[in-house]
Amino acid sequence: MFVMETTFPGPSIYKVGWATLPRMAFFQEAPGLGNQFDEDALLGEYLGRALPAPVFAAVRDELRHLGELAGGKLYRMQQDDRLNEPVLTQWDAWGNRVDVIEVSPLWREAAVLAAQHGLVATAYEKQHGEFARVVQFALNYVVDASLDVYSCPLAMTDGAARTLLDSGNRALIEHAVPRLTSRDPARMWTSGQWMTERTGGSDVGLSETIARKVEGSEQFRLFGTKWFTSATTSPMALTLGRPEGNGPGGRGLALFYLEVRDAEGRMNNLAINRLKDKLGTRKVPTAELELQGTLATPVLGLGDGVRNITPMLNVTRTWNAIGAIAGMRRALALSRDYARRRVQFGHKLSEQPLHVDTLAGMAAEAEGAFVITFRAVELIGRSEAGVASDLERALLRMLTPIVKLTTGKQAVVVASEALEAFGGAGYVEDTGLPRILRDAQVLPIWEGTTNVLSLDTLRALAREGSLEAFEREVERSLAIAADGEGLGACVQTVRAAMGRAREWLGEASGETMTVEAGARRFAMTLGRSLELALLAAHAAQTKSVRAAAAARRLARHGVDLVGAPVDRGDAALLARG
Ligand code: MFK
Repeated sequence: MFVMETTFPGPSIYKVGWATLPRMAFFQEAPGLGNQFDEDALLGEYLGRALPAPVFAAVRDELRHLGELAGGKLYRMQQDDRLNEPVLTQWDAWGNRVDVIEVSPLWREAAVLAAQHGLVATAYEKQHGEFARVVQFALNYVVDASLDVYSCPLAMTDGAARTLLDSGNRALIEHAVPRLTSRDPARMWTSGQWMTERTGGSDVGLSETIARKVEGSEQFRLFGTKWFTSATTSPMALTLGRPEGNGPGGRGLALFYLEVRDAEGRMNNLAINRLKDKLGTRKVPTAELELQGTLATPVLGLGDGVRNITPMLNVTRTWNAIGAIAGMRRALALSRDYARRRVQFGHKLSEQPLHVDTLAGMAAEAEGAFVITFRAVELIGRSEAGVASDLERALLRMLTPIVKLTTGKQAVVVASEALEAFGGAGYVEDTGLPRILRDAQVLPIWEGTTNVLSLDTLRALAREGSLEAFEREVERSLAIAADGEGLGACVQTVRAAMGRAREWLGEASGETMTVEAGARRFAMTLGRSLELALLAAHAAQTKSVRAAAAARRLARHGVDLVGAPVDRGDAALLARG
């Protein structure tokens, strides 16, 4: 290497090969990640109290192994893989239509890892009984943020397995479920969930896909366009189509099972028109599909398709919440690490009160989101193991949309704040940081927007016992929290917010416009109240100083978003001119 002194003015400069470096030039150290299991104090505390000791002992090594991968090899791959995106090849060299999608190297690695670590299978194996879901989602939570949203096909796979099992369709269960829940990478299938059409992503009942019966067969041929199909590389999908002669709406749709290719690898009479050019989830091959007589098998009767696919929606909505808390945890881990390395105005950021206050706010949000998400996960596990009470099942129905909508919004706020905590570096692509915000932004959108889920919360609430189940859950947590030290303000804050929510419901009931317009504020109030109640209870049970500080912080900033009654003048805000 040749080194020579130059005669440039200013600071003395050395030339080293190609690089021209001012002496004493400053280069900021990049943020780093450690073992994503060992470094997660809340996760350790939670599993310590939620799992029986032998179950936790049985899975600890696997969690630690995944934590090591998530903070090490997979994170490095993710950074190196930043510019790789799925590629659709529609034609081969000889003009044959092939529609092959090539995914990124990290996605190929994720497919193997997901099978080997049972990221779906764990939920369906009998080993951990009612705790199977807590174990499964803990494994996913630890590794999720390093897999470039491979959680998307895994969520749909899990949802498809659940939906098929609930359907009681023996032939399809025997044919597909062992694949969906396999631990063998060569055997495991992922599944698509093809619902959205041009007519609507929310109002699925408008779907235009026609299902035409094949003479002399149980099968149907589907004709239509699916406008937003995530992870189109999956070998199978569950979808909706309207059997000819059926009426409109969700009741006239039927739920179908289909395989994307035949035994020779030819497409099942469907074409991939293009991949979507999305803000985030850039590694997820989301496509527009043309069904041109796709052979499909009814899963459960020839109507009520929307109702029959809801088990899938409820599973994927839970995965969404896991994605949200994993994303928040990653945003926080990087911001915290950076704050210990970055010096401004003579001090590390981690020693500056306003920066500490900002990061503490992010941490409190993440902790609240974590405890409410895993509470829903516990209930799914109990429900699937057949040990949930009627009250717990009613609670789960209402909790699922609330958890999805509350955590989805929190994830965006925390990711945005994390980018800001890096200053300009957070806005620069090759730090890998902007991706965190882009990937968070999908969480309040797919699997039901915040508003659709707020209305779903009202629908669940209308079912007898649902609100009562929710209130009992809050009170159960507050009773535990009341025994904790310094948590009195948390208990009072939750009681006040829940009282206000009840009051609002009483005032608004009977006025459809008022109820609907306030539905989001109402649902968020319930979500944030339960987060605080559960976090305070967790702090009391575990005597965690950190969790208590997070709970007190949530209490200080308030959880009541119900606000004032709707002002009929609001419509004027949308008027032209
Ligand atoms: C990090 C990884 C995350 C996962 C990634 C997955 C990527 C996949 C991307 C996608 O596929 S995004 C597409 C997801 N689409 C949606 O989530 C649809 C959003 N819209 C709704 O959820 C609407 O509320 C709904 C379509 C369900 C409304 O349709 P309808 O036709 O007006 O149905 P209706 O009448 O409200 O409900 C029909 C029945 O289903 C009713 O029961 P009954 O027939 O007994 O009366 C409802 O009670 C029931 N139902 C509806 N939602 C339910 C439910 N039951 C249980 N749980 C629910 N959530």
